[in-house]
Amino acid sequence: MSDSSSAIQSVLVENRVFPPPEALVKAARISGMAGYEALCAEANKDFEGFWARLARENINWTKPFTQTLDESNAPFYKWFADGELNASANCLDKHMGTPVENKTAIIFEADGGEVTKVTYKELLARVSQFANALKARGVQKGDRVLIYMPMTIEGIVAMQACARIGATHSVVFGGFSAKAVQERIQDAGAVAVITANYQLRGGKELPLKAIVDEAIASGGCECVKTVFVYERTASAWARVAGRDISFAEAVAGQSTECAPVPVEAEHPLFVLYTSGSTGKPKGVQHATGGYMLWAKLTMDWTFDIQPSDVFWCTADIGWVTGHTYITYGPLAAGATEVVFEGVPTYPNAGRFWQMIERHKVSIFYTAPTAIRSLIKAADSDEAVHPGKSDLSSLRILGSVGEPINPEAWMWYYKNVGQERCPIVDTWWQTENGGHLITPLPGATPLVPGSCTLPLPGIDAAIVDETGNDVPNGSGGILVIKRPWPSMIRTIWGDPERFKKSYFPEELKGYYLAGDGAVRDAKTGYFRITGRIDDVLNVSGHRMGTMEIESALVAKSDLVAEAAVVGRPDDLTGEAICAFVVLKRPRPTGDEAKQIAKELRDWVAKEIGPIAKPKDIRFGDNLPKTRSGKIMRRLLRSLAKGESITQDTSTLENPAILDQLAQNN
Ligand code: 6R9
Repeated sequence: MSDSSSAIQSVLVENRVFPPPEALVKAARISGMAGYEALCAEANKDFEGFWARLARENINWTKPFTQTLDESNAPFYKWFADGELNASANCLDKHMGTPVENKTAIIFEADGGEVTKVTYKELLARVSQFANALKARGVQKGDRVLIYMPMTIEGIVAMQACARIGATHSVVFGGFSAKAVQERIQDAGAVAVITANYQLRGGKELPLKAIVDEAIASGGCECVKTVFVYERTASAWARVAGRDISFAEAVAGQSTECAPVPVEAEHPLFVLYTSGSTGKPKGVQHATGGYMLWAKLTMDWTFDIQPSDVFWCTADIGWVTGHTYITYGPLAAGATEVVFEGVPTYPNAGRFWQMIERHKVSIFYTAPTAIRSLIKAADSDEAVHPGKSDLSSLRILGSVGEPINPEAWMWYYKNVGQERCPIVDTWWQTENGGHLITPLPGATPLVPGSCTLPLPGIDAAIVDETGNDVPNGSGGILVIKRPWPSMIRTIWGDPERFKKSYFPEELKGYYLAGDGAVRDAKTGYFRITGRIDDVLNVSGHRMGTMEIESALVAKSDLVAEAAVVGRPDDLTGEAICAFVVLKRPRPTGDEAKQIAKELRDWVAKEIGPIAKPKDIRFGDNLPKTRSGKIMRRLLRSLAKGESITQDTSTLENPAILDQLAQNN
């Protein structure tokens, strides 16, 4: 970080460098590289003092903390541990009696286009009333609540209401299957589920409540005492007497006031399941204090949020981006935010641009996969090109979820940002809580495809397998050397796995991100090269290869063995490619197509449609070494359609490669 001024000098002589707009440098909270460096210097000089100052300035503590960082039981770090706060109070109550009270908190645009607005005061009343409804059903501080909701104001209300009473929420993305819901209910020991009868996406009504019923009926979910059902549509839903209650019934007669319950800073605000390198998803546990600090701070730093901004993050609350940059960050910042129920391509692929115009969005935060699909749509249909909408309200653009290829970056910059708006390419993970490596809009000169430099106080580095720094210009393993306030605290119920996954002994106690990266030889800018573990990134969604393999072999009447790898895909970043050995002779032609379809549908049922393999290939066997190890690097080459030029002399059964080269 200290060499960043020379870094900036040299970055400016590179070909495509986009310095921040002058006006923004003047007005932004972090002004110019000097502003960035001053914060980095402060963090370097007094690490704990730096975080203590920011935590005091950005969070309302009901009990002030006296200790900033407790490293005594590393890597189980604690931040602000003797302090107390409430996350919902830091998003809502703190604005009461200020001009923000009557400001619009949420502009909700439904799938079909209807727009609803709520002010901060109204949102507080709704959250409080639903919090009282949770309490009336016996939900208390420390309980876990599973949320399986569409993108609606009620989804945010549900999360905030849990936070208000100190219950730990676990949101499951509405595209996940009954099996996934069941496993998460069991792992978290959820006492209640908050869901909706249906969700609306792209003009279709898709069931949610029925999936919860199926999950609970599959067994092992006796912990669930109540299922709250938000009636998103007029369609009927099946009621389990004594257990199920509609939102309307639950809030009827409940007060719109509910005192927020102060919790210890380390109290788990939420557990969010994400894919790792084994078949079982990890329950990433976040702490209230450090996480809330990060949500608020990064709204200020990365988005330079101002009172007049209209902020729009297009993520779903089922992912961490939706947690930090829909449910908590924008509200903690007192911003007006757009919440969108639908999909970017309905009723047409100009929806995002039309919505930016309609709601005068000034900060727009989306994923490369969405940009790539909208580029394709705009190329083939002029009517949905961003140029058809008035995008003059925009001032800052953001990207998250996967590496953004420089071509997509340039298109976004030119056609959406009209060469006026900086793009903050924010690198972070579920485990990080919020942005860690990202440009600052009023400071950092941008280079397409680079997430540039770490935030102040974030000690990011690239190391080799033994934890030693590699020189700039050569690739390696991305690590964070020092703890930060919003880091994962543990894996729910599995502290050993937490230690092993994120702080492996050979890496000197550094946090292992699981991504490969390289720093530019001259500028020190970071470029993320993708996952280095068995995790795929499909359209910005994290999927474990082992998870998909386990789902395939769970179809035990049909599948003997399966191996899953990723291959590059122009639209989705990576595509899932499954190599399958059946318990019957290798199918060909129509039979192969039919079985491939059956397997895709099966995976959709086991995990969710996002996990469906794009390619399925059948073989009599998989390429294995004589010791029986599957040679995944060969499978990766086959998936890419490369001819095998690698050494196959250790292969037990080389003839198999020809079979597996064929796609179904
Ligand atoms: C926030 C989120 C995390 C993984 C991460 C990395 C990839 C996210 C990125 C990026 C390059 C960016 N990733 N942002 N890669 N540039 N700006 O997406 O969390 O779902 O846990 O995924 O996504 O590979 O390790 P999560």
